[in-house]
Amino acid sequence: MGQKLDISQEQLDHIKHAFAKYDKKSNGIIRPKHLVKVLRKLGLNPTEDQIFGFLNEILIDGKKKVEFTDVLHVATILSHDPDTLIIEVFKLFDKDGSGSITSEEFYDQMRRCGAPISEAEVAEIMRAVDTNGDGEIDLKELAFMLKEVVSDTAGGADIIP
Ligand SMILES: [Ca+2]
Ligand SMILES: [Ca+2]
Repeated sequence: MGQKLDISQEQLDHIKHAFAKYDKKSNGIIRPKHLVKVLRKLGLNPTEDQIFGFLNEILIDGKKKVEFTDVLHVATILSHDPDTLIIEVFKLFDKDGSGSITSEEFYDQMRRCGAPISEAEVAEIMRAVDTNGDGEIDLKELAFMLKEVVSDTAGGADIIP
């Protein structure tokens, strides 16, 4: 987060309006499952993988709600460069910046965002996803990994409260 937002006043008003529809108490937060609805209202068409990635990034340290600034951040990324997302998610997992994700890094990050996943399940996913067999996941392999996880949890239902 904290990147400079390249967004017009008109777009900002548009996002505020869409956000307000789901911000029932007008307290600047919405439920995670409403993130996709706000984005669709804005004419953005995020994939399930993207939504999973964004929520994974937003809902850290036990955070349960999506704030307006989170929506701004996500809308900005989606309306500019969709590839930015996968790189951001990758960086999130690759804690030591080695350019690949180990099973420890994967497990750590999944638990951090509250995903109900066991070490055995992680090992299983790693085996399935690590297509070049080097024991770690690189940027290309990550795209497959996100798909696996989302479908394993029935569209991310366990992750999106
Ligand atoms: Ca790493
Ligand atoms: Ca690999």
